[in-house]
Amino acid sequence: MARIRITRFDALIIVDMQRDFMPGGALPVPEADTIVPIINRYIQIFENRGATVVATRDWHPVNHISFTTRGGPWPPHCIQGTSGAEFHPDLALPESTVIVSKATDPDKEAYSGFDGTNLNNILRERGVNRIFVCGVATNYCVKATAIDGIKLGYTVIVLLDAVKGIDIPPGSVDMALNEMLDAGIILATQHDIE
Ligand code: VGL
Ligand code: ZN
Repeated sequence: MARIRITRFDALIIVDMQRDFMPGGALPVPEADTIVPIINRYIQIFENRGATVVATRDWHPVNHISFTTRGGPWPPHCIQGTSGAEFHPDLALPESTVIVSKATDPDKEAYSGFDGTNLNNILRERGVNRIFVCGVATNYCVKATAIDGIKLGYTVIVLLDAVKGIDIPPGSVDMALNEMLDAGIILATQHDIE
């Protein structure tokens, strides 16, 4: 495959690299901390090329519908303003990073960075037509963001070396990757990017 050259019409979307999703956090994604240095390298490339860098964050109210306390599937996590909701301390987010808070409505589950946010408007305003998605979890918020991106008309590349998933039951991460491929998403790694 020809290498992909990053331009100012591209955006790097870093999904939910927050403490609660790291090993030891409230809803840990195995090995999620190991992709921090890889994401930092992508940030440098995108910054150097004048591309947009977006960091989404799961930003729940204490009584969010997805919590077990309300009959949902997840232990309470990423509660607004808590340390668990902070970005991983080693994530080298530039000053210019666009922070997108999602899943803030107590009564609505939202996995995609586009769902209930102004992310689409921000990208359109900048003329962005291609997005590169990394972060966690591959089979939840990464997948939902990538598939929404396709539906909204973006070219979507998922950065395989910079995502981690929750593989329960085993095979769910591979299944999610196949769903993304079927939706028209491109899978790439650092070798494909220039
Ligand atoms: C996520 C489960 C619950 C994610 C967020 O970021 O993938 N997963 N909330
Ligand atoms: Zn959540």
